Amino acid sequence: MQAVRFSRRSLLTLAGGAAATVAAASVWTRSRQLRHGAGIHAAAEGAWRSTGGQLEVDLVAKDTAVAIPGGPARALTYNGLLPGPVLEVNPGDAVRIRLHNRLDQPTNLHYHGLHIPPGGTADNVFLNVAPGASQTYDFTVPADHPAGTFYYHPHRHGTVADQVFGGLGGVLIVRGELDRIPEVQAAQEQVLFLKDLPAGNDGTGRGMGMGMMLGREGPVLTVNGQVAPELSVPAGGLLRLRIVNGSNARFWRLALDDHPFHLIATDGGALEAPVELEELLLAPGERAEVLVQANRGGGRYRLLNLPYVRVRGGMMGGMAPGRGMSMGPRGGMGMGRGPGAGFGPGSASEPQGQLSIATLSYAGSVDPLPLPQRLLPVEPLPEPVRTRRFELNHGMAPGQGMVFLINGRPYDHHRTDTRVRLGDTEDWDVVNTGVMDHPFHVHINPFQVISRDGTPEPVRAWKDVVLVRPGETVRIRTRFADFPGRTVFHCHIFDHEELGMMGNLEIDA
Ligand SMILES: [Cu+2]
Repeated sequence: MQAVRFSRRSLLTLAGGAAATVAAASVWTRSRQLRHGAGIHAAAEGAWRSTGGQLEVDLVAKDTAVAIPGGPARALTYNGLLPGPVLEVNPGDAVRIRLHNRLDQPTNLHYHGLHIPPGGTADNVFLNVAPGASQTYDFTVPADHPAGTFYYHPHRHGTVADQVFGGLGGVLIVRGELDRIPEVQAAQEQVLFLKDLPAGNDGTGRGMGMGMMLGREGPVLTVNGQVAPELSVPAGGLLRLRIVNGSNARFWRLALDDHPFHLIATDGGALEAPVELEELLLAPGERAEVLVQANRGGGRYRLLNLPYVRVRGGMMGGMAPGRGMSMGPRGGMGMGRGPGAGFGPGSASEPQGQLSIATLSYAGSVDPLPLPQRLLPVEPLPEPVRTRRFELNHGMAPGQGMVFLINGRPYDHHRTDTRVRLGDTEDWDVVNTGVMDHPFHVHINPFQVISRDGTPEPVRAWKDVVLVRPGETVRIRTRFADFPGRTVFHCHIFDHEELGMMGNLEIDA
């Protein structure tokens, strides 16, 4: 597997810099995930865990030579790693991240899904880190922060889509109660960071014109920066996958040959009990943790990415997607979710049913491990003090071309779109009156999905991204807890965010 060669080489390259960092910071330890060693664990090999209640890390954002079969010659990375190093913390930890910008454009960092302050040097998306500059982020993970799989990535409005599409992003794990449930603890753990990259001749994919409107996708599907990596699990064992959609715009619709997934956590942490799924759809920014029970006959099983169509026909019908796009018309399939409803992961000119993105095989065996029966309570939120409406759509702006709108307006840095009171619980009706899917993301506070088009959501779960399809009204409930300040909500297709689909949220103390 050439992909493994890439990761090993990049790790060797990294090792010098990382070792220097270790010596300097002295609070570092290599992750215990190191024991897994080979290939697929490349992301984990670049993992850093907090010790003694502290995590201190340098992240260098830079343009880096990479060797990904069929992929680009260069990508944007943190510390030369694609994806960036896995950061692992515990509730109560003090976190200090020094971001060094060696890109040719401004950047910053967002700690997607963390419940931490939105201002100062915490999850402040309004910070601007100029090329050549550094910024130290300092925050404390709240002592009662739920365990889960989170996601750090740039969030500087104007450059975020280019930078995420170019490769930037990484996984941030919060350890906690979920990890101490015996059946979960017994599982072998594996991060799957999903990112599509442009083909070798597409460069960074900047300025793709039509691609911006639809949301740029690349035809090279990577899992932890590798093409078609190999995974293994002992027969009888449990494999716990922490899956992150780190794509700019691509939706990943996953299925594993002959194995159901047992969903144990969504964006914001544990469910009350596992939910069995035949497939798992993740929009950009969404995460899921699943258990796979290795109780089949053995052999090799493909992890598949199934087609998904996120743009309805009609408006887009007459427009040819640019190179590397994978969207097609919904073709009268309604939500277009069935196999064959759209184009495959290659390009619009290469319709494909599905693509194998990784392979799972059984290696060795253990006494059969049971699935957990119960996980953790997901407390319902109190009744809301008010309900607001957020309408997602698009339009044309004079001199600008296509813009994406929330309540009829494109993003304005200076405007406060929504003002709420600290401690209040609110319902938000997110209404999609456009023709494309929009994954709606709110910073700082997680929410629970209450209903879709009036139908109560069957499973109570903590989310911070929710998919809202054309014609849908999704009601979410959130509590503005603990942290006053200014933050944002937006579509997590970053090209849509850049083209206006974002609003400023002011949480008043
Ligand atoms: Cu969108």
